[in-house]
Amino acid sequence: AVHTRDQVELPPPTIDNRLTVHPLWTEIDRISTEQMQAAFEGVGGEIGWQLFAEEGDMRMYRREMEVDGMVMDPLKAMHKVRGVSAREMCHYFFNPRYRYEWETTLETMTIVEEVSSDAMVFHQTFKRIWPASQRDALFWSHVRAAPGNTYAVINHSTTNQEYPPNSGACIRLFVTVCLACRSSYPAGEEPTRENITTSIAYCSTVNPGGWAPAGVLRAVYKREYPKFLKRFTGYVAEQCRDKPLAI
Ligand code: 6CM
Repeated sequence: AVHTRDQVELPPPTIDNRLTVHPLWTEIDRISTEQMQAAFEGVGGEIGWQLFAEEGDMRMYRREMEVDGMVMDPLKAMHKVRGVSAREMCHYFFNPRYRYEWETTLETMTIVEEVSSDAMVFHQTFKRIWPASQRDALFWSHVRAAPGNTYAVINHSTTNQEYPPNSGACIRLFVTVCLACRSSYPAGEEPTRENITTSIAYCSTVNPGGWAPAGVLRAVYKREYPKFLKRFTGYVAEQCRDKPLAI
């Protein structure tokens, strides 16, 4: 049978049954719910969020936080993208097929487990940043829909006996990421590429897992996060341009 992109690849509108019977389900469901709620909360009223990058509709905030001298700054970014849906945005973020095309900090990516159509486990190594050791990460990734034209991808570190931490050249880092997207279009109109806008909230907290100089790490984040969000959203807009809109 011939499948279109819409039928087989886009994130499913409801949770895949195979995920709900997996040992990770309880954790995935709890953390995803928490992360999605937090993602759409503003930064305006909260103390300690500092704006560190602004370009067009994109705004990036961080909160300086150190635990035992290690930088764990939570990051929160807001952006608006025209001409793509929340579901399309999350499709390109979740699906590993596209990852090397937009993720510039990546060195290798391995699929550890294909849990379901909406959940996977990945092992990734990142490019080494001098003078720190190279980092790797092992995390589950889950894409889900929510009411109000909303989709989100949540990534969160996990463990796997076949991928023990700190066993080779890499130090294991720990990550919690949420890319939450909500589409809107004029009331009374059908959504089209011309009238749709997607608001993005991206939250990330990385624990470097071992010594890394704070100044270097903060400089890397300051440079790499805006680069990532601009590149990723531009990439999705480009990929979608000549395809039918998928809501
Ligand atoms: O969210 C992003 N990418 C996802 C898919 O790869 C996934 C990745 C999470 C890992 C984020 C770790 C970033 C650290 C990269 C620098 C290497 C650290 C070395 C430390 C030693 C000084 O959620 C986009 C991530 C964009 C990161 C800038």
